[in-house]
Amino acid sequence: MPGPTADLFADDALQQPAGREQIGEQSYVLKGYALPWIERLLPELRRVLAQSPFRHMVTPGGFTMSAALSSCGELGWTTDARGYRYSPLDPHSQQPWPALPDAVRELAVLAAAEAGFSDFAPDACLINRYVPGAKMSLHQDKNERDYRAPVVSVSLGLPAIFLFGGHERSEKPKKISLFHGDVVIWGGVDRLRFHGVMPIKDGVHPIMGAQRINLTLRTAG
Ligand SMILES: O=C(O)CCC(=O)C(=O)O
Repeated sequence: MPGPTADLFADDALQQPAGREQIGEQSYVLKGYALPWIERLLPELRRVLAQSPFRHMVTPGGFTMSAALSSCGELGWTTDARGYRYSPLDPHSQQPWPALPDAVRELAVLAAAEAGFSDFAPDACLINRYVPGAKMSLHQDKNERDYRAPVVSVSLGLPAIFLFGGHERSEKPKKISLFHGDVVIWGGVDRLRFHGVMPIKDGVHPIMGAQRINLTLRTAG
């Protein structure tokens, strides 16, 4: 990841006006919500990734995911031939995942509260890295032990089109533009909605370079 040398707000031109967009009964995009945390968050993220670097994981069906993954927190999401699951150990190092950085936890807890989920206690933060062309197919987040807690998702770097579907894969998803610093929260009646990310378009973000990094926080255990 390039260092945060550029003006942190140099990409303001790419940003929507700050505010909240409701995308479901209990789902919101908080536009630019993470921007005040970026200066604290990026060095913490760099430390996490030095300990547990990005890697391309393989689905149980044998497909290599185009997004590269890492994790921090007590539990990390992994996939391999044996299936999808959360694990307390990074399968590469067999060591615990790096601790969830304070800035990430603080941001996620406050964002969840803004969306009406006041006691969010994340124990897992999946870190997805998308280079141009990488995507995330429509899926439901179903590996968590209980679904009362929301999912909080922080977008950094290149813009993305987030697909927010219904409770059936066949339901046509809404297309939602996400920019650096946007936070999406979905929970309650929306917790199991299908979602995904369209292939990231070519580009270079002034702070993050030619990539999008997404942090997805959940209560998994
Ligand atoms: O990258 C994103 O915006 C969404 C990530 C996602 O769908 C997931 O981690 O389950």
